[in-house]
Amino acid sequence: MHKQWSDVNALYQIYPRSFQDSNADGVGDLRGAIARLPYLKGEPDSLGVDAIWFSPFFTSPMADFGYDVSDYCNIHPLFGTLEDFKELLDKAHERDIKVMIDFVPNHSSNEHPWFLESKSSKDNLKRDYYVWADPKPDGSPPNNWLSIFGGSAWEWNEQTGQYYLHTFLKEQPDLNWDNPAVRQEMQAVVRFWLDLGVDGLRADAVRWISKDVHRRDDPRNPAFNAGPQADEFGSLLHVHSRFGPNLFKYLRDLTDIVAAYDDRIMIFEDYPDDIFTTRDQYLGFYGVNPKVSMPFNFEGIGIPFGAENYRRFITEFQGMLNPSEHTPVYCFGNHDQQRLASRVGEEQARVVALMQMGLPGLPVVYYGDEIGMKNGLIKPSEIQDPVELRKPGLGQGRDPERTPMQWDDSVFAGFSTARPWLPIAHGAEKRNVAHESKDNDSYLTLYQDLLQLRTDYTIFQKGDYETFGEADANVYVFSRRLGEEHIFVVLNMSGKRRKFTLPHGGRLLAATHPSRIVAIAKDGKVKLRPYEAAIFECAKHPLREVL
Ligand code: ISL
Repeated sequence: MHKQWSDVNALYQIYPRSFQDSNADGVGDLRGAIARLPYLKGEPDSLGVDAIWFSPFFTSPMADFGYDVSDYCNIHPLFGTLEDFKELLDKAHERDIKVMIDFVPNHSSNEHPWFLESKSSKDNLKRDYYVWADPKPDGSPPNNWLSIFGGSAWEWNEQTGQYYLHTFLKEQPDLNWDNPAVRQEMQAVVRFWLDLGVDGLRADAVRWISKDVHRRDDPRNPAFNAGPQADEFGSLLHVHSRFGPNLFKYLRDLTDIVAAYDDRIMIFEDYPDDIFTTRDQYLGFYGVNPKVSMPFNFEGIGIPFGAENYRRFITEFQGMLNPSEHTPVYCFGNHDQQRLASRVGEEQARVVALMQMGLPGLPVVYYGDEIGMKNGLIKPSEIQDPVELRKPGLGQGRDPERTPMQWDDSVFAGFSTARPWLPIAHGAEKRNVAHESKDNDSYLTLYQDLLQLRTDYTIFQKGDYETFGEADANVYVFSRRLGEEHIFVVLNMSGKRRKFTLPHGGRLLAATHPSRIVAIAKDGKVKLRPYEAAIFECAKHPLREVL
């Protein structure tokens, strides 16, 4: 019996360049990922994760490391072939691992054949596949829209005397979703991968696929301190350049395709926005097609570590959802964000892991976070990310969180026999899979324990969420309930010892330091060490194991 998405314990994100190299070119690839499937699931010492998501591995000139796709239905030779992917899919499915791929609908590469045609002349049949506009009378761009990466979002095309729009790099021209032919092309891409057997798609940067058709200027952001960085993305309120009137309709059409297949899903990439309330934003995305699609919740990435902060955002978010319909997708790290352990601290990262795995829905774990990987230190000569190369020294680059997976203590950490495309992060001699597998108190052991719990008991995916006790600056407690079953997640988010009293005694199910016992008294009294967290089963309402 294969698991359904609703039973999946977690989704594990693989950045394919950095997971495992199989052909000694210093870049990870699909055959490398195949070789590492036993690490993921099915062996006694596996991590034990039910689903994986690959960042893009499609044909691409790699201006944005694969988020600039030049053939949506093929694999970049660096990563392998379509045959390799099919083998990966089969072998993952043999282990009952679901496979999700990335889908980049907002823009293609400027080397995609569609764009090559589109830019060739104003009357080319593919001209309207992209967003073209005349200059203003003085020759300047059609409006003030800005690229996420800074500067105007418009690039001049000399040959045809018009500008084209690029929300990201100029090598990533925005597709014109208001053109029905583009929508059909992209729907065909979704069908292609679903027919091949992938279990899901993560849809990149979706909020930009619909824009103001009148191309009105975005208003200035009054909160922004104008200065030398006047063309910074934050200087405008992006009310017209994204979240256009047809966004949810276009997503509905796409997800209707997903819904026509058995047990497939689409996860939307969306960050909290300063324009809409979080409620409107989330419920908008959940409203698209709740049975098969849902947005990530990235709020935990931006919010400083702390009991009040997490309690507030999680409780508010849970309160918005209809538990029988909406699947929360809590995410505390990805390939665009500083590493969790570097952002919140090493001990604190364990608390976040336990909290995340104690929450409902489908949690997402970024590769390497399960061994506590930290940001890599990237020397100027080693910079790869175009964002960093554009404005070096501002620390906006994403290389630090994309360094190779640390498998063992060998010179290239077991990732490759050749020098990797990014350096191995410091500390890899201890912080690696081989070492942590032998340590009963490691991050890896903690993640294995937590994933095992989510495998054994569906209360984690499906139980109700409730905060417990008074709001407290140091300790955040929530409970989960499913029928007669009841558990408590108790999180000491302070650097001091803390006491807390639960309504009953119970059994310890997991703790941030797997080798340490967190005692719970018969009357429910719990004592926690600094940054210690634990999950307890309530003595009076025990759990039923999944058979
Ligand atoms: O990272 C962000 C906020 O911290 C976002 O603004 C992010 O850039 C945006 O949500 C889109 O990201 C995605 O599309 C980009 C690509 O560079 C990122 O790696 C990808 O996750 C363009 O395709």
